[in-house]
Amino acid sequence: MQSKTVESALNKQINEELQSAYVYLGMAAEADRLGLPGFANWFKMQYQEELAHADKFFNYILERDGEVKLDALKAPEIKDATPLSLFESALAHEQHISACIFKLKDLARAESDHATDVFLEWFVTEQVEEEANARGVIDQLKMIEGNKNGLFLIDRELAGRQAEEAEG
Ligand code: OFO
Repeated sequence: MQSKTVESALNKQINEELQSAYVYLGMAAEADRLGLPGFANWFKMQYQEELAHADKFFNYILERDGEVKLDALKAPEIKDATPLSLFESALAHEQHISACIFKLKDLARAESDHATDVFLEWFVTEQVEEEANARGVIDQLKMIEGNKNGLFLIDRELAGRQAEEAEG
C-alpha cells in the first residue's frame, strides 16, 4: 500500500494529463479553424496520447489498491493562435508536465515509494520525447518564416501522424 501523500499526488497527475488532453483538443479545433488539417490531426493524436497517459496513472493507482479521485477540468485558453504560437504553447505545456513528473518522482523518493519511483521512469523518458517533438516543429516553423508553401509542406507532414504513434 502506498502513502496517501503519493496517492493524492498521483490523482493530481491524472487531472494534469486529462487537462493536457483537453488543451490539445482545443488546439486541434483551432488548427482546423486556421485551415490546417495536418496540424489538427497532430493535435488530435496528441489528445489521444494524453488520454492514454491519464489511463496509465488511473490503472496504477488501482493496482496499488488506492482510490481514484477525479477533479474538474478547465476550459483551454487559446487566443489569436498562429501555427507557431500553437506549438510554442504545446512546448510550454510539456515543460510544465515534465516539472510535474520530476516533482512526483522527488516525492516518491522522499516517501521511499520504490514502486512509484520505477513507474514514473516511463514518464521521464516520455517527456524528453514530447518536448523534442514540439521543439522540432517549432524549428521547422521558424525556418520557413511564414512562407505559405513551407507551411503547406509541414501541414502535410503533420497529417501523417498515426494513432499507433500516439499510443505512448
Ligand atoms: Fe504530453 O505528456 Fe502527458 O501530459
